[in-house]
Amino acid sequence: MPEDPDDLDEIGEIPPEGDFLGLPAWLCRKEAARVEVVPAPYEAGVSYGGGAARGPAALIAASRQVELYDRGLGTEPVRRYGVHTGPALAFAPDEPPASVLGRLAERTAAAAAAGRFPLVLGGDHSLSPGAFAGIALARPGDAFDIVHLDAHADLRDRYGGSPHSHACAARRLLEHPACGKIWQLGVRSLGAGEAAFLRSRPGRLRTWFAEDLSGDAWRRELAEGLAGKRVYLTLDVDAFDPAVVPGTGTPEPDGLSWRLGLEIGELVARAAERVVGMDVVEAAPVPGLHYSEFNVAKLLYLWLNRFIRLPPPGK
Ligand SMILES: [Mn+2]
Repeated sequence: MPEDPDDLDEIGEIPPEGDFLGLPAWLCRKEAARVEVVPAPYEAGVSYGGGAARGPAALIAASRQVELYDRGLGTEPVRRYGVHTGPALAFAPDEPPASVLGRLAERTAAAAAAGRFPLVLGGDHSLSPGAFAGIALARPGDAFDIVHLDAHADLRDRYGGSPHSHACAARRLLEHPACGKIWQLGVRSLGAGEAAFLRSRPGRLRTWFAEDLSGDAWRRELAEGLAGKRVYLTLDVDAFDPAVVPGTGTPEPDGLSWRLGLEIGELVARAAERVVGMDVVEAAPVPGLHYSEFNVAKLLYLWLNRFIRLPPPGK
C-alpha cells in the first residue's frame, strides 16, 4: 500500500513487489501456476461507502503477510500449486459495463482454458457475471452451481436505473445459461421485491439467512446439493460480521464468523466435484485499518489450499 493515503486513488496500481502471497518467482510463473489472480479494480457505481476499486491492491499487499504453513493440512500447499498474479485490468472512468464485463470474461476465460483456477479480485459485485461468463466460455456445454456468500441477496432486476449494479449480481448470474442453482449464505438484507423473487424460484435459489446457519441441516443440504457439481464461488466480503471484515462499502450487522467462513469453503471443496473459479468483491480498505484485508487474504489462501486438487505427495 502506498504511504500517502491520497495515493490510494491511483486506481489499478499494484505495488511493484505485488505478487499474491509474496511467493518466490518460481512459484509465480504463469506457465507452471495452477492459480491465476486477476486484479479487477472496478466500481460501477457506489450506493453507500465507496473504495472497492482499491480492493485488489490492498488484498495483494495483505496476502504477503499470510503464513504459508496451513495448520489444518500440516503443509505449505502453495509450494505444490503456485499462483500467478496477472496485471491489473485498467478501466476507463466512462467505460460501458458491457465492455468491462466482456474484458473480464476474456481474461478469466484465458486463465481457465489454460488450466489455471481464476481468482478474480474485485472491485464491486457487478463484476461477478463477467468472471462467471469467462468460466462458461472456457468450458462450453458445462453447467455450474454458484455458491454466493453475501449480506445482500443481490436479486434486484435493476438498481439506480442499471441492470449492471452490484445490487443485481445474483439476478444476472441466475440468467446465465450455464448457471444451475445458486446457493446463498449469510444474507440479512433484501428488498420486498427480492424476497418475492426468491420465493418464486425455489428450484434455482436456496438462501440461508445468517440466522439459519446454525445446526447441521444446512450443512447436510448444501453438501448433498453440491455433490457431483462443478461450482463457481462468489464471495462478497460483507457476508462476514463487520467485526471480522469492517472494510466494505455496504456493511450489515451480524454475519458470518471467521470459522464459519472457513468451514463453508471446506464443505464446498469436499462436496463439489470441482471448484472451478471464484471472485472476491466489495473489499474497500479503510486507511490505517489493515486487518480487514488480511482476514480476507488469509481466508482466500486457506480456501485455495482446499479448492486446488493436488496429486498425492511424491507423484
Ligand atoms: Mn453485499
